[in-house]
Amino acid sequence: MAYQWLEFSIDDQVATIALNRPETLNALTDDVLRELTDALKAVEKSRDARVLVLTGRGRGFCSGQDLKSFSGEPGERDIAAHLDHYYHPLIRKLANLEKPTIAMVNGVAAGAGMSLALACDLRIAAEGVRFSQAFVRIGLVPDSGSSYFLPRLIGYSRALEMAMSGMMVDDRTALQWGLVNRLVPADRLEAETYGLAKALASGPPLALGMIKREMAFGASHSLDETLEREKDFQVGAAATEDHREAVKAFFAKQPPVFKGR
Ligand code: T3D
Repeated sequence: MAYQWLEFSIDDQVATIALNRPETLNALTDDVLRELTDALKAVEKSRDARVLVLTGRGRGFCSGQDLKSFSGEPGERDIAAHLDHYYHPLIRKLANLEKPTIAMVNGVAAGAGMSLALACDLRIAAEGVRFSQAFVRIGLVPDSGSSYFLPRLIGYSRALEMAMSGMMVDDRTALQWGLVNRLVPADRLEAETYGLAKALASGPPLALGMIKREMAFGASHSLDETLEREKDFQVGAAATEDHREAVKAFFAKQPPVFKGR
């Protein structure tokens, strides 16, 4: 599949989407958003892709909405329609993908670019990265899921400080706050990310999809509701061929080979 503003590939069961407008730190235009949503649909459908890595080319991960789109008169752009048409389907698709997703954060992530990283399941960052809820710096408010994901990830108080101040959070703070799962030297970023991606790709795909839904459910429901939902998922997981294969492999002292059935 050929894209103008992304690089898209699938190797060893790992799909990679790399935003590719390095001169703008991978700012998001309508064309980029359209291509990104399309690539996510391709990952969703592909039986070859078991894990997604999302990253940026050049020195940025993503600088958010392309600021050129705000150059007209205030009120000229229909932001509601823009969010409904571009960002919301994209963020839903990314967050609900039934495959593990890893943001390989190679550089600064700002505004909706930070939202993209937050909507991934895991974040592995290179030393030197920075994160900003940049919206407020241009008089806007968090969108594209930031106000949903951020407080869940780092806690309400820190999320509010980031959103209200637009402060730059540096790499060490991001690690300390749990904004990123791992912080690694820049020259180890790919090795660490793809090491994890391949390990996840060798896991049981159906169970991994269920784990994702289960955790998201548990984060916003009561214990009683969650116990019921866990039961449903466990019944589903226990009925898979992959489960039988893993138990057999355990007694055979062999690594299991999961087929996603
Ligand atoms: O439309 C809707 O639906 C609403 C949605 C809104 C979602 C949002 O994302 S709003 C927030 C938009 N993003 C920002 O406000 C961030 C703007 N960028 C920055 O604040 C800084 O560039 C960074 C903090 C990200 C990085 O700073 P730094 O010093 O490392 O780099 P720089 O020199 O500022 O940027 C490098 C180049 O990228 C520069 O171009 P130049 O001068 O070399 O030709 C800069 O203009 C360009 N660039 C960076 N961010 C954007 C951008 N160009 C267009 N749009 C950008 N967002």
